[in-house]
Amino acid sequence: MSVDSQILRALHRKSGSASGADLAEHLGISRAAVWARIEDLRTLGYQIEASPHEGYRLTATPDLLHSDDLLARLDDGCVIGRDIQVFQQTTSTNDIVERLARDGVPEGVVVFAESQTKGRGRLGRKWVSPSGRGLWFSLLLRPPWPPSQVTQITITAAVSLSRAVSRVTGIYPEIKWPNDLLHDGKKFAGILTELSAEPEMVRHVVVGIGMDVNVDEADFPEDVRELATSLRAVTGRAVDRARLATQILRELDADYARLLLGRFDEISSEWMERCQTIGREVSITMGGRQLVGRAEALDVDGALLVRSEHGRLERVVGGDVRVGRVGA
Ligand code: BT5
Repeated sequence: MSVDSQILRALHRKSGSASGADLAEHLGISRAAVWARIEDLRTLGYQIEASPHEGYRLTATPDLLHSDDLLARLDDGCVIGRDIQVFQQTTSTNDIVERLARDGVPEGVVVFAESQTKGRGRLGRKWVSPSGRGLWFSLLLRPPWPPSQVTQITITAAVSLSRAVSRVTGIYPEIKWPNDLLHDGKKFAGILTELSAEPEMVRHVVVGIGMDVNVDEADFPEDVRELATSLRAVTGRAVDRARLATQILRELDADYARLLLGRFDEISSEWMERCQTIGREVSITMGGRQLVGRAEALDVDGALLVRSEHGRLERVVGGDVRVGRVGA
């Protein structure tokens, strides 16, 4: 962990303050070196007060994603978030993580971008990623599973995101199978799970997450505006992106650990509570085919079980879901 990260960790953890002498001793550097690092953090926008008696105190953080700060806020020993990289701009964070995966980087690395020039959704659709307004990030996982189980990851990510949003903002998002988070029917987050696998075994999974945090209506192009919203629009106040990002990573880490222990059933029950799709009439487009019926449950792999209008139970692993009666 870098020196800046350790300083920020000490400042975040001490609700009071941290003395220059304690920091210097803990880090094995001089007090002057601590002061120089504090000055650098100040130029990034961290407001750090210094008093001769009390030492340093963090009074405000800037609205930016800074890897040292994100790492400082997470616990040691986490898998998801063990390494965090932040780009000011990239094509798509999924591409960066895909490259890291091919280079053999271990699971848990997370890549954020303040903006993406080629953010994408499923089936090559475009994902709008206005600079500095959202959380646009991807993470690398290497679950020791057959590919059929990977839908569990998208389901799990939706639960983790939803829980983190509830904890940080107090709102209770609706999950729409498989990958959308909505508020009052408008989407503010989506998940793009991309898989590389042998027939029997997953090589790696890249989970891309886009969340509209402080996006203004005017930032959305017209065709997206009607369907989309942001946490700021919903709550009426700006949301601290770094705090939300770290809460999301904590929830993802805990839920991924549960998945690896075979406890998908717990996640699946929470998903059912938070989901607006189950028990409803749905119309699902899968490639050229349309399935109309009632969404009944998730199966053990996270696929959606739909009772078709002809009474057959169908297992759906992907597609676009419209909730509500057809023609309603
Ligand atoms: C998704 O696709 O919802 C998955 C989105 C994943 C985005 C993240 S950002 C970080 C990582 N890097 C990437 O390149 N991607 C991931 P889908 O269900 O196909 O929804 C796409 C549709 O959502 C578009 O066709 C638009 O209608 C709408 N949309 C686009 N941008 C949006 C936004 N910022 N907020 C809400 N809706 C949006």
